[in-house]
Order: sequence, then C-alpha cells, then structure tokens
Amino acid sequence: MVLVGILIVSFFPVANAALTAESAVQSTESSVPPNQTLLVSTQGASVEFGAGIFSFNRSSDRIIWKWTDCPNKCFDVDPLGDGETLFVSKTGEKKPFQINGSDSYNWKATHLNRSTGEIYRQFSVPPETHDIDYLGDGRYIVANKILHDSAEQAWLREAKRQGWINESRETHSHLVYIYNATSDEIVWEYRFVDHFPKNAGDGYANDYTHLNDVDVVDNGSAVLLSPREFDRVVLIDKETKETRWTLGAEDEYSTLHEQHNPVLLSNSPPTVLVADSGNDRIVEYTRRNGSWKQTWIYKNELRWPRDADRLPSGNTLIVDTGNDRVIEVTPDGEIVNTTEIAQAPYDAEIAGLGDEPQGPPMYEIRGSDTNTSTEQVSSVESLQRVWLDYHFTASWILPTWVDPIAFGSMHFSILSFGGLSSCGLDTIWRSSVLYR
Ligand SMILES: [Ca+2]
Ligand SMILES: [Ca+2]
Ligand SMILES: [Ca+2]
Ligand SMILES: [Ca+2]
Repeated sequence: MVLVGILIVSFFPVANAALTAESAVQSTESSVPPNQTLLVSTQGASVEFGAGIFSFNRSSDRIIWKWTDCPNKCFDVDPLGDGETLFVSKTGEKKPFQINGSDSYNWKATHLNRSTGEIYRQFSVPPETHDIDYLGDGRYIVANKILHDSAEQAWLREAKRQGWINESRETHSHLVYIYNATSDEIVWEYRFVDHFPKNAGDGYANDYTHLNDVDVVDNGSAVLLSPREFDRVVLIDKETKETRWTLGAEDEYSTLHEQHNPVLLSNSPPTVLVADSGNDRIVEYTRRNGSWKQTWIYKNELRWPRDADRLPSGNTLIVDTGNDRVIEVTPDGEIVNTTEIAQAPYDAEIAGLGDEPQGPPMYEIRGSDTNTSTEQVSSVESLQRVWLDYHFTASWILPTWVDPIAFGSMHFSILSFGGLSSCGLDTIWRSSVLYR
C-alpha cells in the first residue's frame, strides 16, 4: 500500500489541477427545448470532486445548467415540469459531523426552478438518501437508507441540535416515509424490519436494505421499492403494507443482482424495467399467471448501470455509471445517443418527459413476450471487462486522472519495485466497495 501511496503522491500536481478545475456554482438554464434537455446527477469520487446535478443540451452535448453545491454524492434528480426540479444530495452548507467514525453532512432535498434559480423548498433528509419523489400538496416520499439505529440516533441528535429538523421528529432506519413539508410531519411510513428478517440483505446492523428507489404507483394505491441488498423489487399495498408481488430473491443473481431504479412500465400485467447493476445489464420482466418472464435484456459493454427509463418512443435511457455516460438505445440494442459525463453518473431524465417515464413495455412493442438478447461479448472482451471492473472498483478511492492505462502502469511500477502488495490491493478493494 505504501508503494501505491508513493506513486499516487508522485502524480499529485496533475491530480491537484483536476481537483481545482471546477468550483461549486448554480447557473441559470438557457432556453433549450425540454425534450432536448438531459438532466443527470453524478455521485462524484471520494476525492470530493465531480458531484453535481447537470443539464445538457442533447443536440450539442453542452452543459447548460449545473448545481455543484454538494461535496460529493448527488443521487436522484426529478424534472417536475416548467423548469421545476427535485433532487437529493449532500450539501456543503454545514461542516460534517461523525456517525460511527465516518463523516456525515447535512443531506438535503432541494426543490427549485432551473430557469429562475428560485428555491421553492429545501429540507433535511437522512444521510445517504438515494431517492425522493414529489407527491403534490407539499408531500414527498423519501427512501431512508440510513444505517442501523445507532447511526440514525446520532443523526437525529445532531440534526435537532443544528435545527435541521424539528424536535419532535422521529424516524426509523431502513424506512420509507411520506413527509408533509407544509406541516413538517411524517404522515406515512413503511418499516422494512416489520416485514423482513433482521438477517436479510446486509444485516440490520449494517447496510441491511441499501434502499435506492421508491415510486408511488397504481393511482397512489401501491409503492414500488428497491432494496438493493435484497436483490429484489417489491410492490407493497400502500394502505395494508402487505406485499402484492416480488421480483427476484436474495442471492438469486440470475434474476437480479443488487439492482437500482426499477420502473413499473405496466401495472397489468406487471412489467418492470430495471438496472440490474451487479449483472452489468438492463432487464425487463413481465409477470403472467404468477410467474416472471424476462422480456428484454441490454448488456453489451455496460458497467454497473444504475438507471433505466423507457421513453415514449420505445427507446431506453440508460445511466452507464462505470463508463461515465448516459446512452439511449433502441429495442434492438442500437445506441442512438451518447452523453459522456465523468464521475459516476447516477440518475438521468429528459426534462420534457417528467420523472422516470413509463414508455411502452416490450410485449407491446414486439406484440409478444419474446426476448431478443442483445448481449454480444467475446472472450477477449470478457478479459478486458475483468480489468475494467477492477479499475472501476479502485476508482472510487483513486484520483480522477488514474484511467485504466495509468492504473496498469501503476501495477507495472509496483511490480518493478520488487513485489505486488496483496495487502495494498485488498485495501483498495475494501475502501472502494465501502464508498458506494
Ligand atoms: Ca429521477
Ligand atoms: Ca425521485
Ligand atoms: Ca422514485
Ligand atoms: Ca431516471
């Protein structure tokens, strides 16, 4: 690890230039048609560079608006019409405090107008919140994935001391809740621990659900949930909180492997389009007579994709996190648009189409449930992918300039110094996995 450190430090002037290249600003979006405006959130890297909410002119690929007041980790972004935007992120407003030895910030949901810059609402949410959706009438549904109770209690204490939340606020870790911002109250909640065993997923004392998406569907009567660590998508009845159906099962990776951002394309028959991140693919499933059938797959060169939306045209908008880009693909797997954006993009939306558009399911486009795989990976590409995956995992803790080629040079140099430190590589692996 020491040698890796020496090599990183020797390149520091280059890395430092990259770190200071961008400052945190909010600009005002120019007049680009909403259907040509692509909104993208980026998580950034552990070196605290590159996180933000950006909008692009899809015709020119130019950034036309940005919000970078987040030290790192911007997650969900939702266009709400007429320039209104909702997103969730860390904020640079307050100094970090400690939860279980790691820094945490004042995480906030921000509801603003990109055209005018006016902030309608901004309020604290639990650390690491990945998704929030606006339900109207001042109500928001929040995917609270804060770690176990002790971390949450630490956050509650600090948030009350800082005045970020009111004194009577109570939450419960691994919880979905509806927050009424007008009355400053939690008005509905679903606790995972009431419905799943404590040893499910990553375990209740750890990252348990890693809940990354929540959508209110079926005319407001049901909620779609994405507990990543459970390898499944769950539809619950909002009133009874009973499970209506489940797609996938824990550790059954052939269906889903630590998925992100599912979208319900059809309620009847149930049809789900989802970024199957751990399997490096996008998949669509339709449920008939109680069993799921895979009706679409897009894999090709994807690396850890985390978002997929079906556009009204039948094309699919994909956030290819590991390749730092957003692509649009046809049902036959042809890429028709690419936007490159560094630093781990998380969510993408086309402003004129609203949040997570639910375009036609494949059974409607094709007229049947037939699946046409678009997976085309040769053995040479497989080896390449192993290396790229290894570099991608390490990239969470390496400076941004260390691309796969520089990463290879580092390994060569380390070997030349007289031996590769397996301890060092193990440290890279563990640190980077913890970060995401
Ligand atoms: Ca979104
Ligand atoms: Ca959302
Ligand atoms: Ca959502
Ligand atoms: Ca999206």
